[in-house]
Amino acid sequence: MKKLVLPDAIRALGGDFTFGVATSSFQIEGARELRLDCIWDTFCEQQDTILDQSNGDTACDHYSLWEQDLSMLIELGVDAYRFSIAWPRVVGKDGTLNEVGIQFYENILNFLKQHGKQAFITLYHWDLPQHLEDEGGWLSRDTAYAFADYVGLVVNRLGDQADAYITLNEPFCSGYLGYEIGVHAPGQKNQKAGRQANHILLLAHGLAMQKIRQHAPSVPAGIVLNIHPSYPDSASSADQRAAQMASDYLFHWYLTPILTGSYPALLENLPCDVQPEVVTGDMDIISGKIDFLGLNYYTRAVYRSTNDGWFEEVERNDYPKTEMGWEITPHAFTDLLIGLHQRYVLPPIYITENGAAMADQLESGKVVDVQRIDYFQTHLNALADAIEAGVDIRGYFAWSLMDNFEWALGYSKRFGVVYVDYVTQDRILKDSALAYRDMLYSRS
Ligand code: IFM
Repeated sequence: MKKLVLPDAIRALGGDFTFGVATSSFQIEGARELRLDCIWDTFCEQQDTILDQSNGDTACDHYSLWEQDLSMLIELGVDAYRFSIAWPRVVGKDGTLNEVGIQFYENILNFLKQHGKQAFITLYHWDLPQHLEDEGGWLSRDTAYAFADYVGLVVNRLGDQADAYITLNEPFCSGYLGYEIGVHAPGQKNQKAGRQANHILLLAHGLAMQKIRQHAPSVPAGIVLNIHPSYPDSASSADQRAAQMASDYLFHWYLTPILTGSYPALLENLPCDVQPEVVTGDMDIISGKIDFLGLNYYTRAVYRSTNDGWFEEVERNDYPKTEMGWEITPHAFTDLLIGLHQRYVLPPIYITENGAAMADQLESGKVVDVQRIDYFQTHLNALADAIEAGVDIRGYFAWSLMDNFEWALGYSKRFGVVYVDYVTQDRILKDSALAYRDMLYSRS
């Protein structure tokens, strides 16, 4: 079996570097009948939204199988588990805590604690309660305050049972993919809606941070952003400018306000009728201190200039690709981390997701996913290069613990280090899980 080798720069950090695996509620839990509906339930019911017409009703049935799943995680020897709490499972329409729902997550936390594992809790991984979408969703300021109320209830209850709180996972996906280009729930296609949703999401993040500080002041808290670093299609100044604009519009749009209290200058170039409605005081709330920044990295993206001076993505085939059609570009990972380090005063960074969908084959009870092991190895090496260059990186979470519902692509893409048979709900550790485990045990 192909092995994973822990790079020296990471080994040298010893216990100061956390290794984990990550999941999210809607993608694995199932048990829809025990929670309120969310926007992804509704989106899945619409025509032509999900590649295989599937949904999250059962998913990996993690709601029933959580103990078995966490036992697998313990076997892997990770230090931490990053998972999300489903807002529609823990809060009723009346805004009160649902005891059965919160108990599910308390059981997980107790299990992790008994086994000496850390819990990184994501408070929003895209499952907005549908009744809030009906009232305006992420276009309405009320949703930001409803989110803060939900976070207040949860953090008041769980307090320092968590080792880290994450307000939002990838607001780019909720705001841009969900409201601007409509490929994610709730499926709106409107530039103004996208920019507005981004702003409300950032406001929700800032308000939620205040609640976390109030109820769990000693627990580190932050946000998770996804980033696909932007490269120009050619050396022309137009393409270089296009790549820069794409980067500002799709990534720095989230990070710059959080770290500096203002949007990228590109905001001024947008027509007034698509700019978000920013109320006095919002940017102060958004830029409250975070203790860490979570980054999810998978691939790069290439852009060229359009005739109207905007940018468009170009499909390139310069490197091997994963099953998502994403180029495998570990060098871009290093460049990205060093570039951010040079541009901003950054808090400590966790890589909260990194991984690859591959064409896994289950044969004789084994999944020999050499390409996924290679992907992890090259990206851990790239991370080590960034650490050696002085970037303060504190941890790495493989996406994902197990195969799961890959949003608009349904169950057609497998990102797990554990294979899930969706008919029997059997779990099989892929070779990548065994390689990850062996690498983690090699630390002691
Ligand atoms: O599966 C998703 C996850 O929910 C968020 N980050 C990217 C992953 C792979 O697409």
